[in-house]
Amino acid sequence: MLIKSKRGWELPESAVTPENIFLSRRGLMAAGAGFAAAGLAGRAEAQGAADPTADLYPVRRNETYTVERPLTAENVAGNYNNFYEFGTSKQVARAAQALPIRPWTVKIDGLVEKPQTIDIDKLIRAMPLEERVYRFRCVEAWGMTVPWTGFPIKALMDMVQPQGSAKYLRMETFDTQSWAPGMRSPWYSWPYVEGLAIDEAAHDLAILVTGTYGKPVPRQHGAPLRLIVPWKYGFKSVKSIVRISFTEQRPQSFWERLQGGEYGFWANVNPAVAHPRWSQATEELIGGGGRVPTQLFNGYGEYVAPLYRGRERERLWA
Ligand SMILES: Nc1nc2c(c(=O)[nH]1)N[C@H]1C(S)=C(S)[C@@H](COP(=O)(O)O)O[C@H]1N2
Ligand SMILES: [Mo]
Repeated sequence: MLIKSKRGWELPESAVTPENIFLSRRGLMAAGAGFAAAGLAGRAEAQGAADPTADLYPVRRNETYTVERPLTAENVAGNYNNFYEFGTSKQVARAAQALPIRPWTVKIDGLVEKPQTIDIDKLIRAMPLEERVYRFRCVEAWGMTVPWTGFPIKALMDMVQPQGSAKYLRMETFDTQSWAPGMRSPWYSWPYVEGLAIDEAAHDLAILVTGTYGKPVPRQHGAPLRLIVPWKYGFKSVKSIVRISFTEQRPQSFWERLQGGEYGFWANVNPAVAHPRWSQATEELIGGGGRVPTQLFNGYGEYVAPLYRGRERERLWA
């Protein structure tokens, strides 16, 4: 994620150039992504952490949403992450192993008939899990293709029964913690918050993710529960969710609050609408997949365009 004013925390502009991404990716591969992956696995075992939901995976793939390009390799996707709670670089996978993912509860509150604080394992076992292979597009102009396991947010909405006055969902990551070194930075306003309009959340494509690559989701991808809304820029897809509130007012998201001129609420992918500092016309597929044209709504327009009828006057695209 990149922000405008030149401050200590800003990533260099070059971070969004394809050469830079490609070179750093190649560098990482050459320097031993295999070693990094082995290290991560060893560390998780050292924590004695057999995931209590491991028996549920792999899960049946829903073939409704097919993708024309190959999957991104698991160790590429899992070693190139945005998770600012653990630092501003893409190499946060190691640091993220400090995230304690059990016990974990999700508080669901606000304008619902059945507010509750639910244990993550109880929630995961109650929800209809399926695998979805989606395109994923970061606002920084890189993309990947990942098999996510999760469930439609709609299933959770059916459980808690939103009231008629609920217009938005506000989703929040854990608040400041000693084991999350990125949260010591005074520049950001923690916790990370994102939001959706309630009809967006109820769309079948919008899922809460519990797994990737046929296994429980690893910490660097947002364990134990993260959002994936594939037609929007990646920053909408908040990780490691601890609270989901149904609200009447539109929530202000993390990046919107920090740099609202560059990152808005709707943030739908559109190749024709440039970011203030770079084009969104194409994206670099991480892992050496080359540079490809970006698609309107990241290729999901046939499903989601109707959500925005009547909202044309809003800033829908970034
Ligand atoms: N809590 C939290 N969620 C987050 C972020 C973050 O820094 N913190 N980064 C976002 C951004 S900018 C992107 S591109 C995706 C990256 O997801 P991935 O690392 O699993 O690929 O997570 C999003 N969710
Ligand atoms: Mo992003």
